[in-house]
Order: sequence, then C-alpha cells, then structure tokens
Amino acid sequence: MSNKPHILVFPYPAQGHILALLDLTHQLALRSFTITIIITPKNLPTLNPLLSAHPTSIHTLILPFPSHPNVPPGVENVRELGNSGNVHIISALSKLREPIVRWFESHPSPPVAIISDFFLGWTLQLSHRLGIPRIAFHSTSAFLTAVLDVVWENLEAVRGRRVVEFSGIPGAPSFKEEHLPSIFRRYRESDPDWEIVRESQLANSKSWGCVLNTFHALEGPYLDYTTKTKSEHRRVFVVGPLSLLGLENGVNLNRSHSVLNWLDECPDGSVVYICFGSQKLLSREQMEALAIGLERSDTRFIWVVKVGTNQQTEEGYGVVPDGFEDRVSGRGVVIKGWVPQAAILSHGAVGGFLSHCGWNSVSEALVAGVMILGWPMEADQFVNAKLLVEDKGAAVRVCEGADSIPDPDELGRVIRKSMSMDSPEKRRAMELRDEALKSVSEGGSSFKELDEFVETLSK
Ligand code: BUP
Repeated sequence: MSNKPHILVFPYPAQGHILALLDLTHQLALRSFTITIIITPKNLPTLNPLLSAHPTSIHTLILPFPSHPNVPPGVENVRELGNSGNVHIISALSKLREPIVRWFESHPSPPVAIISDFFLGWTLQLSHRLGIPRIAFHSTSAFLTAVLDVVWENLEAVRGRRVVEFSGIPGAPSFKEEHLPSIFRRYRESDPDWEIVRESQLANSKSWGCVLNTFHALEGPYLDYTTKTKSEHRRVFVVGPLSLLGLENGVNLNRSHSVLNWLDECPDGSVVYICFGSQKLLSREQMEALAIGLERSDTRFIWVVKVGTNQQTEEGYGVVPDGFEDRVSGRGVVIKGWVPQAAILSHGAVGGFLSHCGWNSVSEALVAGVMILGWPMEADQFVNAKLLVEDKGAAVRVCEGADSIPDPDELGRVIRKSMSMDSPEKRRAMELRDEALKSVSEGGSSFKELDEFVETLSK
C-alpha cells in the first residue's frame, strides 16, 4: 500500500447503515485515503460498485462470520433477520476482535483511525487495543442521536412509562414509549447480549469523534444540542446528506432499471413511490389494505414489495392480492426486488413517497424535493416522522405502527389529495431540497465539515 493515510471502515450489516457509510468512504477515497473495509462474506456484494470505482485505494478485510447460538446459520444481514436481530448481530460481531487485531498487527502500514457504525460501539475498546482513535458513524438523524443519548443514560426512568418526555431537548418533544426504538423494551439485566448493546451505545459518546449524516439547515437545534451535551465528544462532523456525495451521484450511477423508462412516460409529479425499506415485510392484511387504497387513489404508483421466505409467503406476508396488478395495469407498477431508489426519487415524474421514514429514505426524498407520506413503523422511524411532519412541515402522516392496517378508503383519499394539488408540504420539501444542495456545495456547512474531517484525519 502507498503512504497515504490508511483508515479502517467498519459498517453495520443493514442496508440503511452500510450504504451511507459507503458514500462517506467514497468521498475519502476521492481524497486519496487508503481504506480497508471490514465486512462479512455475505455483505461483500454490496461493496462491489465501490471496489470497482476505487480498485487500488479500497481494500477489504473479510471476517469469518461466527456461528453463534443466537444467530441462525448464514444470516449476516438484518435484511434477513429483521430489526429484532440487531442485538444478536452486534453481539456476534463483537466476538470477532481477534482476527481484526491479528490483521492490524501484521499490516505493514496499519490504519491510523477506525470509522465504525454507531451500532458497533464495542469497537471503541478495539480502537484502544489498536492504539488508534475511533469515530462513530451515525446513519441517523441528530434528533434521534439526542433522544438516544438521553434514553441510554436514563434507562430506568424511561422503562414502563407510557409517554416519555425529553424536556432537555429543543422543543421538549415527547414520545409514546412504543414509539422509541424497540431495543429499549428488551432490557433485561440478566441478558449478557443486552449488556453488550448498552455498553456499545454508551461508548459512542466516549469515542474520539462522530460523523452525522444530516445537515445544519435541517436539524440545527438538535445538532447544537448534540454538540453541546457531548462534552467528551468534542469532534462532531456533520457532512450530509451523504446520498448527494455517494458513488450513485457520480459517473458510475447505474440507472438502468426498466421502471425508470416507465417513469419517463409519466407526467411530472404524478407518481407516488411506495417502499418501506429493506427490512419491513407487510402482513396479508396490510398488503390488502394498501392495494385497495392504491386502487382507490386513482394515482399512478410504483410499489416496491419486499418478499419473505417461503413460509412467510405461505402465511401471506408480502403477498400482492390476486388480480391487483391487472386491475391497475398501466397506472401502477409492482416490483418485487431491489430498485435504484435514489434514482427513482430524483425522477421528475415522482411527486410523493409513501415511506416508513427510515433515515436514508427521508434523506433521499429531501434531496429530491419529494414530499413524504409517512407511515412510521419501528426503530427510529417515529422520531424521523416527528421531525418531518411536526418540525419541518415537509410530510403528512398517513398511518403509524408496524402492525397497523390503514383504512383503505382514507388511504386512497389522502394519496389522491396529496398528489393532486400543490400543498405547503410539497413547497417545504422543495425548500429543504435547496438547503440540502446548498449544504454540500462549495462553501456549504457539510462541504466545510467534510473538509475539516478530512484535514483532521490527515494529521
Ligand atoms: Br428496499 C430498497 N432499493 O429496493 P432506510 C432500499 N434501497 O436503493 P431501512 C434501495 O436502501 P435500516 C430498494 O434507497 C435506502 O438508501 C434506499 O434505508 C435503499 O430504511 C436504503 O430508508 C434503506 O434507512 O434501513 O432499510 O429500514 O437498514 O437502517 O433499518
């Protein structure tokens, strides 16, 4: 390897976490860092476009993913395990320090820093062992970071409360307990895996620094709060929206998907795009309600359907109702499989996004100036939805809850109404798009902080 600074990058194996950190990695590679990405065999294909774009400066350290009593064999990605698998995956990965230490000690030019996902707080100890600083990468909002910090420090005060108030956070928000990430409801002192997760999260605030995938114009007050309260955590770099800086926005963007050709034929702003992220599988009843709602909306749509295992399909999960596709033929497209979401959202024909409000989806919608029709279900999604709907006025809420079944008539009506007329939410979404673009352009806040980050890493 060359003499350029060498950085270790360790993503968490969930699509929403990996992709954003790879966007940052792309930027570091463009700025002449040498990078090694720690990855498990099954997640290696996700890296392929980046490895092809930077064949000499990005390398991989492939971990032997362990057999662990709580991890079903071969499962290495939350996409298959679902959100409830996070505790097991974090715990299983944390048992893989030794191969990383051995690799590091035998490397002729070992890394000078590690950037690891905020779910992998245990890598703080690893960084101490390696004698290099750790930077926590947060693929979530600053609002969530603020909420989580308060919760992790005050678990007892939160547990069992129906409504949790965050008086110290700007705007003094409150959340129903079930709208906080479910991991907090799994608290059992006797569970050793749980302790790993808790310690891991607390380690984030003790790390050398952190990088946040958001931007000041979107989350100024929460960023000020986070920067101020993280007393030990002086180096906060706010560099988003990273999707604007990723490989996808470069010359290698793979825009070849037939649905983009279909969009070319649709009028501007006429299509609602529906996708609930890489993890959520809808039940039979939810699929039916959504299908009827879409039929009644009289609106053009693209619906990305996540398909489950054979057994889940037999139970009706992810099953598109019989005859639906024929009935909406010409007006709607159902896609079972991966689509280039960022490219779809940036297509002029897309005017709305029925979304679970995962942070990357939110960020990609903002970048495209597309209004969100929010259906938060779990994890950080309620926090993100509150930010968008109540703080920013750039989204409308159409449903909430992982198991909720929307009223099809109401759903159809809201979709039709939101898509057919100009609205304050649509205008707000466009304003935020301009702010997002300004942030990453020369002189913008994220542009400057990325430069500072690069400079600090280079010292
Ligand atoms: Br599905 C799907 N194409 O077909 P979120 C998702 N994505 O590009 P999640 C595609 O995956 P976590 C598809 O653009 C976004 O970047 C999408 O991240 C991309 O949701 C990402 O929105 C999904 O944060 O995230 O999957 O729930 O893994 O963080 O739980």
